[in-house]
Amino acid sequence: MAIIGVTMKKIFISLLLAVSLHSFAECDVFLEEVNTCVEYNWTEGPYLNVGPARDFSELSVKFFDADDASEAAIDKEFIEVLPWMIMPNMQHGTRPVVTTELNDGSYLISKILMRKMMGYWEIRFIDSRDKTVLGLFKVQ
Ligand SMILES: [Cu+2]
Repeated sequence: MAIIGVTMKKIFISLLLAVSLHSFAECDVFLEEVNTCVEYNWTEGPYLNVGPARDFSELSVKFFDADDASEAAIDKEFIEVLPWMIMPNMQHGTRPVVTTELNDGSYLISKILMRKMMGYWEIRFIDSRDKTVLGLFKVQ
């Protein structure tokens, strides 16, 4: 009887956990510090340039409040989108990107120039006020 009780309790807890996890909006990247979800799509690329190639990648980014089930785009002017390269012995950025706010409240990040090298690129979301990294994703 006690064993069944414990098992039932475990099932109940895992069910509860599953339900509560799904009640949150689905974030591609969750910026916990500012309770903001990021939804992103590559509209060009991502291109990892080799040799003399200079193909710019382009990313559309939408920010929305993590508690907002309707996922309405919010203004996040203080968040900077920064391509960042992690190499075995160093890290570095690239040329500045161009950020354009679109009519639907999302942002188009263009002129992203990434070169293929020993390591991998991340797209970082930086709080431009204090330069902290709020979140990131790895470019696949
Ligand atoms: Cu490099």
